[in-house]
Amino acid sequence: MMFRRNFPKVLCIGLILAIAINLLVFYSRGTSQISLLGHKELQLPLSEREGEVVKRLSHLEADLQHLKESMKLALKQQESMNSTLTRVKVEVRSVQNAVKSTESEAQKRKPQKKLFPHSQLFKQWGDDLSEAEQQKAQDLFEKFGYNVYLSDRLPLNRTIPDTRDSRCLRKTYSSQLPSLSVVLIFMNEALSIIERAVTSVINRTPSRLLKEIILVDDFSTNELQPYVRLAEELKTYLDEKITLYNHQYPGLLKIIRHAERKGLAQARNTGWEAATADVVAILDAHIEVNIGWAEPILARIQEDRTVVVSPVFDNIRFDTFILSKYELAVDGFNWELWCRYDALPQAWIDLQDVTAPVKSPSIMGILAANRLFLGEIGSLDGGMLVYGGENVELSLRVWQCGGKIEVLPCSRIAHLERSHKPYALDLSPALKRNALRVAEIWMGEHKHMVYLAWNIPLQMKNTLDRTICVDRGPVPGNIPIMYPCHEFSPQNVYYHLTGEFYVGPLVAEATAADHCLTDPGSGEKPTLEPCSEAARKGLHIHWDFKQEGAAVNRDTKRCLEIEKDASSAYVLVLQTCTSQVWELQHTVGSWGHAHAP
Ligand SMILES: *[C@@H]1O[C@H](CO)[C@@H](O)[C@H](O)[C@H]1NC(C)=O
Ligand SMILES: [Mn+2]
Repeated sequence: MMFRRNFPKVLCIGLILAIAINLLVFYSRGTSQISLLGHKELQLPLSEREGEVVKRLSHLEADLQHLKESMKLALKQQESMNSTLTRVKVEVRSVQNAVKSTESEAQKRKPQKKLFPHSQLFKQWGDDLSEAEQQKAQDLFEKFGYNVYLSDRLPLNRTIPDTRDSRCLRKTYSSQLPSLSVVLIFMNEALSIIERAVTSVINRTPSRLLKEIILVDDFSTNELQPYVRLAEELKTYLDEKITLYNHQYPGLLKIIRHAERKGLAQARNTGWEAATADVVAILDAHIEVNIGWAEPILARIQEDRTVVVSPVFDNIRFDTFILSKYELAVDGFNWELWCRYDALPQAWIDLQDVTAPVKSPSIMGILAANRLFLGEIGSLDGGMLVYGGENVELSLRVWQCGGKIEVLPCSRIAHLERSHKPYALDLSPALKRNALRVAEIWMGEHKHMVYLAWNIPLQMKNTLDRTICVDRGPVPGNIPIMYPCHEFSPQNVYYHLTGEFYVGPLVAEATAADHCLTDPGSGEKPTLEPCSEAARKGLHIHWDFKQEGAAVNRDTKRCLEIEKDASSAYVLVLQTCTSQVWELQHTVGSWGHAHAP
């Protein structure tokens, strides 16, 4: 999945209500337990001496027991400190060695000419590759969108940094956890990537809990010439590998191959259908699970079978394969129904327990759930095409069907994000279609927000030249321009019935501002200002406008018009009205109360 790391707000009101109610129940349960305990202590009988002595003795015993536990814990911590220290020492030594060997290699190798100085692949990597090696690495990179050349040379069982908070290490889990099926889906993935995912799952999941690993190949092919050999490799070579793995771990690996391309959602369903364990974790094949990832998931789902879990992602860099830690966040989405990271809820922060589950509006894509519960709510929507939106669809269904979604801070998975997606040049038609499907099915009156966010279609045009549209202009910057119409979000223009024109993507959130078309009062250029700030400062953001009419600023009475500049291109100006008229391509009636000005 791709990420947008900005901070948002309004979702479906239903969702917020659901989350609020759940948190309320969660919180009030916690409080009532605490007060119950308090009562118990108060009710202890204060009877005759004997009784008191016995009581004190038993208190003393309890204290001693407590002390013993604390000492054990301290010892354990000491142990883990020691082992960390040893590990650090080993790492330092290996870094020293690496430095030494790099130095000597550098002495041996002449500096190499860079064949691809502009390739993303060689920005931070590959200085010492020969020209032939560079060529090979670049070819693989273009084909896959990540550094296959390097992946093929890294150990499958490489160590990655443990990114958990240290408090996660102190958690203990029941010895009677549910069993786990891991589903890894892929399409035209490099073999070493799949093998590394499998290896990480085998090495970092307790074997008594791991029932099976199911690989789903969504018809790796392919029609494109460079992939023909890959498809062949992914069949014969992977089959051999699976046989080898199963020799070592009988019956552990299964593979299912689609005979035609069915898309991400359907591939996940295929894996889910084949799974047989209590819990199913549906992951991408370009991941490495981190240490201790499975236990928190299994324990939480054992506690509550309706919880759908989103593990925490860290990022594997597509070029160097170095892990970078992502801070904890919840998985949200914007009105395009595209996933994004959201701020942590205050209620969770107030718990002051960094290991506690975080209620989350959505999942990013990968998930773990009780296998039967996922079936009861209808698994994933197989009608979602290619990629995108299926995660939000599932999330809306989970919350609206009595389940909940939680991010578990102690369960971490490293995810390799491609620098470019090889399978489709332009994903937006599928994204748009999927988003509208979700909106129509699940979002009631809020569906209009999704249509608006996808700009179906909402340009504002001047009738003097219908091929150019108002555009928010270069960012950063606050000068709107006229630009050939292209139907993407910088050209979204919304006229609000209270008189504001919003220009640019509609984010509908508290922290990132929508931009309002403003008459600065002097000069002839209009500007874009953050709406709430502009309203507070009393800038001239209100306009009178009717379809096929002039756009007149209510305060200054100047009109928004266009005129040709020196290079005879149209530019936006504010001037005394000359009866130019504008039209918005699409109008909707009142779309409910969700709109946040
Ligand atoms: C990886 O596997 C090799 C070969 O089996 C082994 O020697 C090495 O210790 C392993 N490394 C890690 C980090 O487990
Ligand atoms: Mn992915």
